[in-house]
Amino acid sequence: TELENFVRSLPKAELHLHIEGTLEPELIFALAARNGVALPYASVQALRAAYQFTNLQSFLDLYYAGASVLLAERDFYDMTMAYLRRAQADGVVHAEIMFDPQTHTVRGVPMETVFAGIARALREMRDTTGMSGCLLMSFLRHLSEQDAFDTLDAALPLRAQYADVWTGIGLDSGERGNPPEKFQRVYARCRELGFRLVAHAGEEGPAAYVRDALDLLHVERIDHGVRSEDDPALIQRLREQRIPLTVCPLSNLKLCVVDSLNQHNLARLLRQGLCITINSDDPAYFGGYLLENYLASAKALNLSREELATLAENSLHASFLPAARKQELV
Ligand code: ES4
Ligand code: ZN
Repeated sequence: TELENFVRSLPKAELHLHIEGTLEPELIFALAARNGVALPYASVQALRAAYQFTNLQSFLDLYYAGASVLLAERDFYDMTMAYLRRAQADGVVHAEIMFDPQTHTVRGVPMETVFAGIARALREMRDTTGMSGCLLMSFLRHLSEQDAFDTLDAALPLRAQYADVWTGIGLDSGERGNPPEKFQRVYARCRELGFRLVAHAGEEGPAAYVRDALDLLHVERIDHGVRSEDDPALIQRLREQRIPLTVCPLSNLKLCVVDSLNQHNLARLLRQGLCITINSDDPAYFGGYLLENYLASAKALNLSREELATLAENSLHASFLPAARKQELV
């Protein structure tokens, strides 16, 4: 359609994407066969049919199970290439990709294997198409502070080798009961090391977690942040300090963070002048990649073309690209 072509043609950055959340059921089955991993589902169709979530945790259980087929460098490469090609078809010019090393190292997959496969795909895409990408290594917040420190220690020897792609640090997984303050010391260390910082906050957790992610973790962007609206003073601060929110509309719908897309607050927050961006989170599980997130939001919330263009521009401005490349891209 015309709207689809318009949105596809806007240069866009994807800022909130879990690479393990791009594993389509077909690829999960192919990798399971290749690696001799048994799956508790009879078929691709049976697995896809299980994607009916009631909250964040009901999704995470399947997401971690799906990631269990990833063992070799080539698996991480294949997964990342499949995503990057799909994103490029949607008009994504730059992708900031989160990955969860703890999901893999706990199964005996070396940290090096995870980095090597994902980075090879990012570099190949960059060198062959000009599409850029970088990595945000994310800590699982349901695990301990010590586990996060151990993960950082295991990854730091690889930093020089992956300096062209490893840009920052994220925080994901079950939010309730795992507040930002649990990771205050890890984030302080990451900050000293010069990493760019983001964290999930205000998805299922309260607005106070958004404030604490800013004040205690010193993050530059908030992943989700939709529950910030419960605190008018926080909304004012997000507007005045131009702190980007990486909103994921289809994710919020699938995980019952909102009852329907018509009720999503992203349009209201955008119209209040916040730096809102649209992203796809775990597209293989939530029923749409970046373009579909834009289009579904546009239809449900009557976003104008000007608003869609602003959302796309916001995504480039909120990215961790150098200022010169941002200027080239917008
Ligand atoms: C996630 Cl939607 C969401 N929230 C928190 N953690 C995650 N990990 C992958 N997807
Ligand atoms: Zn997320």
